[in-house]
Amino acid sequence: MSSRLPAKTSKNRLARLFANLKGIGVVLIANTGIVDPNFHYLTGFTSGLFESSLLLAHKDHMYLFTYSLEYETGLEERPENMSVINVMDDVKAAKALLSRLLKGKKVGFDGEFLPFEAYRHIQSAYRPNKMIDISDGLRSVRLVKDEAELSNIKKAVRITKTAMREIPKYFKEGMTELQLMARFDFIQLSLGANESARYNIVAFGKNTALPHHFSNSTKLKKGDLVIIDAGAVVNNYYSDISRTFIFGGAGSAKQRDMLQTVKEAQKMAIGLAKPGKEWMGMHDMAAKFLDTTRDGRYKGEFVHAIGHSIGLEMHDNPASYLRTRKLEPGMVITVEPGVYEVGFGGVRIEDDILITKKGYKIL
Ligand SMILES: [Mn+2]
Repeated sequence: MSSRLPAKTSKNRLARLFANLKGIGVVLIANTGIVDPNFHYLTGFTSGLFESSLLLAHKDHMYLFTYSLEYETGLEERPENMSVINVMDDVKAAKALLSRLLKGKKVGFDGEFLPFEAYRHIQSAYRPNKMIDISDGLRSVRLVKDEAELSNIKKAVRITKTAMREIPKYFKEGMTELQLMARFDFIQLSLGANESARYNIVAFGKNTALPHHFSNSTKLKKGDLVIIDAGAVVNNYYSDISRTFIFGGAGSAKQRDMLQTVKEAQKMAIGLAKPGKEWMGMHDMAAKFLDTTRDGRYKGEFVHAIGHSIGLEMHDNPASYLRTRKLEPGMVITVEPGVYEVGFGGVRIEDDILITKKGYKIL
């Protein structure tokens, strides 16, 4: 099923992007073997790989240079303000048009993505006046979501949360982390996810102490902590949810206290969310809480950031970028405190929240 980005949405995205880019007339997004998330942002495409395709965006019009392989999909899904060019129809004409659009111009490009070789090729073949890295501006625009984006994120979150509720039914002594992950993926796809997120994590027992554990053939034992940290992808948009379970009984007093402590930290951190609040303040308060609660029993065990924003990437805006930011309505961020004891296990609880005009909404 194909869908086309509404003309108004497409116009708004371009207008917000160019408002950040003083003096830049054209933005170039060049896909390589993988697709730049900003290509999806500006095109709204929900199908097709569009490897090696090139998007040139002006404030009021876009040109997509693609190939026979994706040409039909491009035509079908293009927003109203986009011309789609099949380079293979007339290579010379396509190059001439590219040259006309780039030569002597100030060109914004995504410095986080464009490979150096491609950068050099564009410079020598099309002679822009100047190439300016606008990756920061692109991230900044994508930080605040529009209605179309929120609708996709909400669907993805709903799928992952439903899967989290269903998954304990499938816990079985002796099963491997990878088997449980396969079950989780199956549930998410059955519920309509286009994909399960790359880097989903299923961890058993001691492995739960490693926040970025890669699932393997570790077997599930009675009394194990189980962390599932997973997302779904809907029309290129991600959810990111973590739950910690205890398998086969109520668990030890220590396990239960870890769970309770992280729950309290998450509730406290989420409660701070509102427009104008510094993101770093949320992180610092959660870290302070986890360091000092229970007479400091968990001091130093919260080893990562309180969260990140989600969207077209699982880490749409990583913590390093959010550090200096204040929360704004329309941002979607994860809140994911955790404590980790190497050799014992860990607990992480993660939810996705939307910053609203008055505060927040847990998705
Ligand atoms: Mn996360």
